[in-house]
Amino acid sequence: MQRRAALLVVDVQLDFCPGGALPVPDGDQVVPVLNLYLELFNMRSVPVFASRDWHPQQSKHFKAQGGIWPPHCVQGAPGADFHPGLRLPEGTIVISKGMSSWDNGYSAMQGTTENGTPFAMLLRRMELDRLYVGGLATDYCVKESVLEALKEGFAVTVLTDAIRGVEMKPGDSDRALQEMMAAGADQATFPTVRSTL
Ligand code: VGL
Repeated sequence: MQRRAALLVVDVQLDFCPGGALPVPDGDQVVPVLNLYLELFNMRSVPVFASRDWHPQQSKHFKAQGGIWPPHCVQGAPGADFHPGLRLPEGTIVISKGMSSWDNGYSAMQGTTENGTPFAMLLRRMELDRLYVGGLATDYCVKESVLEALKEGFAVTVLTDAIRGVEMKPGDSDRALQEMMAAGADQATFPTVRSTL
């Protein structure tokens, strides 16, 4: 069965890039590759979603409140902006997540649109059932978004040339990718996607 695809760009925000509050090593290197995907998908009229971490100032996700992370991607702060080099096409739907003070907000599937529509519900309403996923970070938000999308019954292709990990422990990104594959995800890089989309 032909599946109807969407592109999900996960958390390509300044705080996750070098110089940000929680920099993912080489996080900004996903930007030029994602721009290729964005151009391709937009040309083929594939809907584009961009998730963002969008935390309140006080969050259990942050060290000061018992979490493991320095404060990052606080709603409205400059570090929460998408990387300015990311060329999100007109019509990109922004999915905000991690907006409550008790929620880690790793999974974009737990996120909502500006109107408060849950992401998974919107995908179903738009009759989209395959997600191509790239962005940051492989071992946290990309992984959790992919695993939850699979659980929700979506087909998922991980864009391995457009993801980078935090690597709190060396090898975390590789392990995350293994976990996603074991759960049923596919993986692909730009040349394959371009010739098969
Ligand atoms: C993320 C660590 C903490 C991510 C978010 O976007 O992958 N990582 N919060």
